[in-house]
Amino acid sequence: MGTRLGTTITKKLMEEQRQFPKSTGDFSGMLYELVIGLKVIAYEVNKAGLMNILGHAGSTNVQGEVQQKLDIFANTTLIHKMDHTGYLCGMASEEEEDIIQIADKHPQGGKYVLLFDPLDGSSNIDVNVSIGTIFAIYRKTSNHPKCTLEDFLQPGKNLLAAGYAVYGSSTMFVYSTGLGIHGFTLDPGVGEFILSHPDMRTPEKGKIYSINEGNSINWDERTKKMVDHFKANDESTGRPYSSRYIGSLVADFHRNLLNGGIFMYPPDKRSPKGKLRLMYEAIPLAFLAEQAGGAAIDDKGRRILDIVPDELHQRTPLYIGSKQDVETVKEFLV
Ligand code: AHM
Ligand code: MG
Repeated sequence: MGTRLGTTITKKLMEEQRQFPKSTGDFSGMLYELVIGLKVIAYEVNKAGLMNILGHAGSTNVQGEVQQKLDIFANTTLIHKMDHTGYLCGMASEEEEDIIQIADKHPQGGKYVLLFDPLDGSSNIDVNVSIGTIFAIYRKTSNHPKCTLEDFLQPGKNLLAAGYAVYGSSTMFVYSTGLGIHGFTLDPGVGEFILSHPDMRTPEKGKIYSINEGNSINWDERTKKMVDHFKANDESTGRPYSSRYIGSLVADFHRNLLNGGIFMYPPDKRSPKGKLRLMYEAIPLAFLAEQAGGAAIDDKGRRILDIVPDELHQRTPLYIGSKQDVETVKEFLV
């Protein structure tokens, strides 16, 4: 007799779908298509050193950043995987300047829009350090088949779902449709993601702070004081915290989600608006953090999910992680 495989994503999505009796199954179908795309990227990332796909592609993206070959591979994979499903009316990617219309292929238009950072942590691609993919899904708000920029520029509190894959010592898929947050680990033998972290909760308070201290020369006084706070000695509040910084947001976030702690990317003299992108980095991870009992704010103390985006590639300062640690940061900011 074979052993049970465990809960697959399909099974979990079907369980969640039952909570919405009027649901058509489109949403689950779309998410499952996306997961196949993520498996393709995971496969390619895992064998990257064997093929001639490491290194620069010789081009830059819309934000002037050097594109790696795997960045482009991941971007193209997701676009090709998702543009014929009929579920989406458009997509937006960190690697594409404008929104990607797919209504031409499906004149009736899909109900949803998908945003993604196809391969987050670009600087770690060539050195076998964890990287990931982040995504966010909204319902299209306009009522003609072609989607408009306004369909994308929605605050995070309107999200239908968000998640990420992290390509690390194992590949994990973590997502939420607003019914808690669940983590799956890819079983490479059968090629399926199996539920390994149901109903994830992040600790109320952590022991880790994550920030690029190499930028400290460019920080403002608030940031310097805040980081000094986490490094100060005070046994009663569990300080000093440990410093952990991978340089791949998705991997830093994932570690802090499990262990508790705070990730900070503040504004600085070089990047006065912060470095991270609101729509496909900060918002989806803020949604996941809140679903796990954590929090996420910008440098004005605003809840990330309340910010109404002005532009697709907007940047934001980000402070995200355990609730109490975010509260501590807020005291230094406002
Ligand atoms: P990317 O999406 O091009 O990889 O850029 C975002 C990355 C994040 O993953 C990470 O948190 C940050 O940039 C690291 O920046 P820095 O090298 O300035 O610390
Ligand atoms: Mg990124």
